[in-house]
Amino acid sequence: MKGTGAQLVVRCLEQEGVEHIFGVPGGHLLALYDALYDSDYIKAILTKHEGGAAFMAAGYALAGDRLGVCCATVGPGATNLVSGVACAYMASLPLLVLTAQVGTGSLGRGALQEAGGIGLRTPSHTAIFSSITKHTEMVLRSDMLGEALRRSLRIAQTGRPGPVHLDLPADVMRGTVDEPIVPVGQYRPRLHCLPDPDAVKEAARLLAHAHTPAILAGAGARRGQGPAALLALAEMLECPVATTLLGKGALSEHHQLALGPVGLYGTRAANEYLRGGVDVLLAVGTSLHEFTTHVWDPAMRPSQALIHIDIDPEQIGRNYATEVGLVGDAGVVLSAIRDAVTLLGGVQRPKEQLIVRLKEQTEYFDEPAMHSSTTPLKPQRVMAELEQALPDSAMIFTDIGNSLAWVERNLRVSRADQVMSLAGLAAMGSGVAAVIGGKLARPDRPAICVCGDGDLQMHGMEIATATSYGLPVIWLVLENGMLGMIKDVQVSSYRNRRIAHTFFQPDLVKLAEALGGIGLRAVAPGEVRAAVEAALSATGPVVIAVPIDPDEMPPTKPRMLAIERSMGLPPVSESLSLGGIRALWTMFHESGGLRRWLSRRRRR
Ligand SMILES: Cc1ncc(C[n+]2csc(CCOP(=O)(O)OP(=O)(O)O)c2C)c(N)n1
Ligand SMILES: [Mg+2]
Repeated sequence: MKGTGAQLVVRCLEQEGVEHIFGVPGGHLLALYDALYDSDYIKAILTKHEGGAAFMAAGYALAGDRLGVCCATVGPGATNLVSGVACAYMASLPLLVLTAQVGTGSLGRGALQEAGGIGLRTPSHTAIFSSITKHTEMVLRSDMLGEALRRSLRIAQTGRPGPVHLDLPADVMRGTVDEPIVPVGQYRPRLHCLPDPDAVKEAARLLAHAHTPAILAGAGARRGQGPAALLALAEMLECPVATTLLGKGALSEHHQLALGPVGLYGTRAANEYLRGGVDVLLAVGTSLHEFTTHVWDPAMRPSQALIHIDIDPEQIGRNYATEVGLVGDAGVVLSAIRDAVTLLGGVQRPKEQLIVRLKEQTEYFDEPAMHSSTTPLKPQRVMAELEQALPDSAMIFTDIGNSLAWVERNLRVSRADQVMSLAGLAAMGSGVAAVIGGKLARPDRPAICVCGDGDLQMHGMEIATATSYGLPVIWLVLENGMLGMIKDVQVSSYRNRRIAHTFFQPDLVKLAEALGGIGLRAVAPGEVRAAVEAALSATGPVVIAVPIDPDEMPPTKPRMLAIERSMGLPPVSESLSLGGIRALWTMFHESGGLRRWLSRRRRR
């Protein structure tokens, strides 16, 4: 094609099936927008803030299992993108990040907003993005654009996916090019790699002979054929399955073998089983994160063998010594292990009754607070009503704060693609914006974000973005007038010395209306369900404000103690107060309680 560099970029992206670009224009970026003007295929979504644009692109990639694209102008536009791009990096989401740069002739001279890193006191886009992308480059000539774009798109979408960044000087975008549009192609090696056959056999042997095996499924297990292969292997092995937060739903939480999420905010069933004497643990597509492992509790190490599957070889053995490492796509590797177990003649391990009993004893997704009818509502009750109101097809975006804990622990899901969480970076407001990208990627599915009132105030102006594009997105806001999670830490670890945690609470119903949406408030039992059901049939954005009991605390205490332990500090929070004793009891219970203590004694 013959045209400008920016037109080449747009044609290439059309060729790759890109339908939306999230961003905010600026003087140096206008060549790109001008090229988008002529595109019948790509829609430019104008966001309120570039942070929102990057989170939306991440939400789009997460919900649509496809490339997300965001763009920003040179300098402040680019720096505003950082949290969203870092979020996508930690969540292994393929993103193309396009930033404008001053013209190459101005580089190093101190032009307005210059961010090429040449000369004194200019930031460098490529340096900024180098630690939060798989690849970053400044394209110095128009005739290098096509190749740079193809290179970037390949890198973003192959192996362990992630964001890539292209810095586009204004003259490079406006310069003339004359070159054919070469498609990147559908080459996706991560779907095809076969794992090491000897390691597969060893994994199968260990699992088939284990007495108390467990599978721990992370985000990597949710992709592609992962959930189907996980279900088939778990059923063949009769093996209980816990998930990480990001893997929530990889096995339906209604399945008999499902334990729900393990870790800080996980279910007691999962925490007891996984820390109560597992002999062989199969970890799938998880980094064995601090939250998942209670700050790398040694009790999470199985007594006999850890088998770790990951697309990224560097993850294997990172946090726990690993007996068998398997590099590859979760679906492919799990199917290979299942075939190998079949060759061994399967297993006889009727464990289901044990799991059923454990779940009954630990109030699996059925805690008393979920049935409470006191007001202000218990957040657990809000989750119970939300579960009743939402169809399985709904996408539930989480945000950061206590709201995340309630979703993880009290909202039971049945599909691997129901909970959409960017909790890796744990940036407040990420879900508030990402849900809009999610809705654009999957307009056929209801989209809801469950967030705190602090989260909403970080990126809530993006509600108006949903209004601009007529998007029926729902925000369920847990209102406590404070940064609840911060207050909880101050209570438990800083002797209740509360500071900088409360704020003026705007009227969220009026705020929603001012931003062009519908505002609802649910205060009494039954009203959350009714409000969510009503919101599901709205044609535009809806904010549902739910005042919650501000004193209801998720089980953060065990994490506080674990962090204090990991810092080598005497636990500030442990005095012989009633609160301290209660915390110790909770910790004992959450960490496997009596069962774990007995199994340790047995092992000795
Ligand atoms: C961008 C960002 N800033 C600060 C934090 C630290 N932080 C984690 S949770 C939280 C409070 C969240 O408050 P809110 O959204 O009201 O949720 P609540 O805990 O009250 O349910 C804060 C400040 C963060 N994770 N991200
Ligand atoms: Mg709050």
